[in-house]
Amino acid sequence: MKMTPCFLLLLSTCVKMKVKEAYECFHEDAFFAQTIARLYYSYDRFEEAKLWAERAATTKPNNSYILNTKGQVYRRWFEAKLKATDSNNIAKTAKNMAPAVDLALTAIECFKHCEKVAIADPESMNRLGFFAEIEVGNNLLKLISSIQEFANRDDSSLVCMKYLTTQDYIPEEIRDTWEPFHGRLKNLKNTIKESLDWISEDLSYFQKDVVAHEEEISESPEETVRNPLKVLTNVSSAYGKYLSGVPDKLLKSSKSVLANANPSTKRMIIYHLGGGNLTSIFFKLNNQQEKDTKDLQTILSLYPSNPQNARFPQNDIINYIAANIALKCLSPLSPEIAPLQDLQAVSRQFPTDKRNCSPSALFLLTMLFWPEDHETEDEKDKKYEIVLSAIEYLKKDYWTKIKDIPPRKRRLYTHFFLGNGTGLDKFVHKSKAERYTKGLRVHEKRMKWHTGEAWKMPELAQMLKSVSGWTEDGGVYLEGPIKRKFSIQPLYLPSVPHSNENVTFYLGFTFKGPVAYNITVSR
Ligand SMILES: *[C@@H]1O[C@H](CO)[C@@H](O)[C@H](O)[C@H]1NC(C)=O
Ligand SMILES: *[C@@H]1O[C@H](CO)[C@@H](O)[C@H](O)[C@H]1NC(C)=O
Ligand SMILES: *[C@@H]1O[C@H](CO)[C@@H](O)[C@H](O)[C@H]1NC(C)=O
Ligand SMILES: *[C@@H]1O[C@H](CO)[C@@H](O)[C@H](O)[C@H]1NC(C)=O
Ligand SMILES: CC(=O)N[C@H]1CO[C@H](CO)[C@@H](O)[C@@H]1O
Ligand SMILES: CC(=O)N[C@H]1CO[C@H](CO)[C@@H](O)[C@@H]1O
Repeated sequence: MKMTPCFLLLLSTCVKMKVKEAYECFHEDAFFAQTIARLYYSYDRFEEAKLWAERAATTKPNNSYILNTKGQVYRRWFEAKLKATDSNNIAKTAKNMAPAVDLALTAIECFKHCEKVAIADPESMNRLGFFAEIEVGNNLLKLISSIQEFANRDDSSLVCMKYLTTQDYIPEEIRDTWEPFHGRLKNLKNTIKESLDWISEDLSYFQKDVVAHEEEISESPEETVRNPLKVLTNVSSAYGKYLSGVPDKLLKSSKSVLANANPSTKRMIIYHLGGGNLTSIFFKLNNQQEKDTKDLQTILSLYPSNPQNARFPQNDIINYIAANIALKCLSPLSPEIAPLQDLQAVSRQFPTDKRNCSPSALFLLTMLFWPEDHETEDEKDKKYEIVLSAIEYLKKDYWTKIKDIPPRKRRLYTHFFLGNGTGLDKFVHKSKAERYTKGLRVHEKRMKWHTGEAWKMPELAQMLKSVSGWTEDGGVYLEGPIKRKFSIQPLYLPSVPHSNENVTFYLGFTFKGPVAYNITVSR
């Protein structure tokens, strides 16, 4: 039950009773208790809020939205403590801040529980716990790095990082005061990373398209994540900063200083620069700011000059390839960019058994090995084999991710279109295609994309590559591979002709394999 006007009316009829009696009048309804909890925390009455949130959670232990509310109580309590510290000029000592740390850790535990329940629910995907957790985690990291015991030292970043990332190291100054927290704080890095990874992966599959993005969603603020990509990139950048152990001013310094860092520090610097995951790297293409180009160049400079010959963990390779593709879109002439052939060579380090490849790796394979017109039939067929086998496993991962949720509720996100170019130039980021409809009002824009009107724009036709195929019993197939049929999912089912026809269409790259846009019967 949401806080609908009708519900508020009911609630107002109950105000003359005591809240407890009203609760009984609602047959101890969990959603009623949840609403009361929210009401209390919005007035900073956290003790009462906690009581009601717990009441709700006990009645409905398998409802992730109610579990999120419970986490929100502690989160807001934590934030209120921080605010009070600032406004009352309380010294940020380990001792003074211990209650805040305790609240943040409790909030994180609640959100973790909420996440578990949300994942187990086959019919919906509530992401609130993940976002709330990384934000609390981020604020907690910020708090830890700012307590006087750390901040007053010259080597504060290093000490703080060492405390959070090593098994045994505990600075003497906080050993006793934070006794109850050491174990959980040392786990914070992994806890946050798990959620950052989960969110990036989720956003690499599903994002609202630009059109839906601009419409305000009329749910209560607790139930929406405004601009999820922004939150993700913001938090993952801060995460890299706090855990790199490199002081702020050095992080901003020259590439050569950073290039000498050890691999795990480099990884954190890459997080800080907006790398770390494919989603955040491609997010830079929406912004198109000078800083994004610079960050990508720095990220690439942190890799050895011959990555084909070095051995990397899978995620480092993903980052490297994604950063190359992104930089090619932003600044095609950057000297840091490796040619497509080199990226193909690097990708051979992905596990040969595709079951061990992450979805991001499989996705990149579908792009890197997309055949080109000038290649021989034999070369093309070899590439189609790689692409088709990657798609087979991508689809399996997709079905796990979507669970039993109707696809219309979780929109598959197209990262790139196949463009009219060769090498890395053939990838056109979605934001570039969408820029041509930028001037239009929201509903005009939606009309244009949905009716296919957008595809008639000469700029798009010039930029994208139209490929040939045919339709057969409602399925769409790509003309190309000799030995196998290459089925392509049409993005809008109604666009598929009912009869069997030869068609042309545009290709989009998604985490479910390529999709067909603007299917047009060829005459
Ligand atoms: C909650 O879910 C667990 C397993 O997921 C189940 O065993 C339990 O009965 C459920 N509890 C309620 C109150 O629905
Ligand atoms: C980004 O994070 C900082 C703290 O690291 C916070 O102050 C700021 O409000 C955040 N911005 C957004 C858009 O989330
Ligand atoms: C693709 O680009 C080339 C050169 O930029 C141009 O000559 C050609 O007409 C384009 N193809 C389409 C279908 O627009
Ligand atoms: C599709 O094109 C092929 C030649 O490439 C032709 O043999 C076939 O008749 C065409 N089918 C239709 C339905 O137009
Ligand atoms: C989308 C994406 O790249 N997700 C990856 C982020 O990184 C973690 C591990 O660091 C991977 O497990 C995710 O697949
Ligand atoms: C650019 C382009 O080929 N656009 C086509 C998209 O599909 C409509 C009909 O479905 C065609 O009229 C456009 O020419």
